[in-house]
Order: sequence, then C-alpha cells, then structure tokens
Amino acid sequence: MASQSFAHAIVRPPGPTFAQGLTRFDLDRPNLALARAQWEAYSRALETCGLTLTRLEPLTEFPDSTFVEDTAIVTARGAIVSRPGAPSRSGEVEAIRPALLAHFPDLAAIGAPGTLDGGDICDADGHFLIGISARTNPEGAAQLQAWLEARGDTAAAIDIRDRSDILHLKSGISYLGDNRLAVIPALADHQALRRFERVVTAPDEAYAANCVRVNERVLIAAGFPGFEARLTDLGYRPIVLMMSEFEKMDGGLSCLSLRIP
Ligand code: CIR
Repeated sequence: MASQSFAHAIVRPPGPTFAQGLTRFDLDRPNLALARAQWEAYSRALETCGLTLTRLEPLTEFPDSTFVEDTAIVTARGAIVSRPGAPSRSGEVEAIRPALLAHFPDLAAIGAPGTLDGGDICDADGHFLIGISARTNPEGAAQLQAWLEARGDTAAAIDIRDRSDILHLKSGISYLGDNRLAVIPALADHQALRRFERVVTAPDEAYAANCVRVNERVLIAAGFPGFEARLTDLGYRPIVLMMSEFEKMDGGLSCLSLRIP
C-alpha cells in the first residue's frame, strides 16, 4: 500500500501543567501519570513504525505543548512554523524552532495577522486540505496555500467554523494513503473530499477519524472496534493506542508528533 514515508518525528511529553491546558470538554481532568504512560506507548509505536525520535523536554509554561503538531506544517518539500490561534499557545512556536531547524534550515513562518494550527492541515500526498476553524483564520490559510503552491503542491480550504463537534479539521479527517481518507459522517460528502475514497466512521466512533498513517502501519485510538475492523479489512495494519488522557484535552493521535520524511 502506497503512502508518503517518514523517517523522523519530533515529540514532547506532557509537562506538569498538562491538566491546565485548553479543552472544550467538561470531562475529568487528565491524570498526568497515565498521560505520560500513554505518551510513552505512542512514542514507542512511532519507533515500531521505523521512525527516529527527537524527544524534547516537557515545558511547564505551555500546558498544551505536548500537541506539537499544531506548531508547524512539515511537508515532503519543506517546513513552515505556524502561528497558533490560541494566545496561550503562541510561545510554543519558538520552543519548537530549534528542533525543526535541524531538519529544515530554510524554515518559513506564518505571519500576523494570519493564525494557523497544524491540526487544521491534512497532507494527502501533496494535496493539502486546510481547515478554516476557530484557530486557523482565512489569512493564515491563504499564507499557507501560497507557500505550498510556490513549492508545487496544491491546496483546498474547508470551512469548519460552523462545526462545534471538532476543534481542528484533522479531528474529523485523516489521510490513509492510497487516495483514501478516514472521515466523520458530517464531512464525508464535502465537495473538497469527493476526489478521495472515504472510510466513514460510525457516528459513535467519530474520535477514531483522527488516526495516523506512518509507513506500513496506522496508529488508531483504542475503543473503536468498527473502525479497526474496517481498516483491517482494507489491508491496513493498525496499532491501537490508549488516548483517554489526551482526548480529555481535545487532542488526538496526530497532534502528538511532527512527522518528518
Ligand atoms: C488545544 O486546545 O489547543 C489543545 N488542548 C489540543 C490541541 C489538539 N491538537 C490537534 O488536534 N492537532
């Protein structure tokens, strides 16, 4: 099965203030020890997929900094740091910059008044779906689109500002390789997605739509047997990971790493 291949990933463990991060949910606060254990299992899974990890230090001053995906967009042709839409997260960008510069000396940046979270960007083999959301504004999306197109990639915007069920676009879609997306029912018929084969999650398995294709495997969240069976039937080899503590903080599997070709 064909997909972009990855060699590295940048990850950062949840820090001592993790439970004070942003969340739209009124769930229990996460348990830090359990979050750390789930993060360790996630990091080991990336290594199982063949990736070399850069494990950054936890950051006390930024409770959401374990969600490194939001701080940059990494493509097969370069990388650009984001400008997070939540003010409490803006300082995370400078903290991730050195690790990215080690791979991308020519690192670009989204500029004001644009805002953009990496969680809104879905790379489908060089065609980028860009969510316009509570975090990513049209200006940020336009800056990213121009940067991508200058490198020969293509992009399309998907406005999710009327959707209260997902924080980021990738809370509701993931690229599985092979021109195929995992997608929640509410986005399944979106015009920008019609060019893809779609694996639509059951309504009660919507959280499973945030999964991560990494080389020959797909990381999926535990607790979604219907979705797991669909992927297995299609020939994928899922790695199932516990995500309860990150879900409480509005995060999913993709948010926890920046994957680098
Ligand atoms: C936030 O609200 O920013 C974090 N608590 C969760 C970010 C999740 N990131 C992602 O989906 N890419």
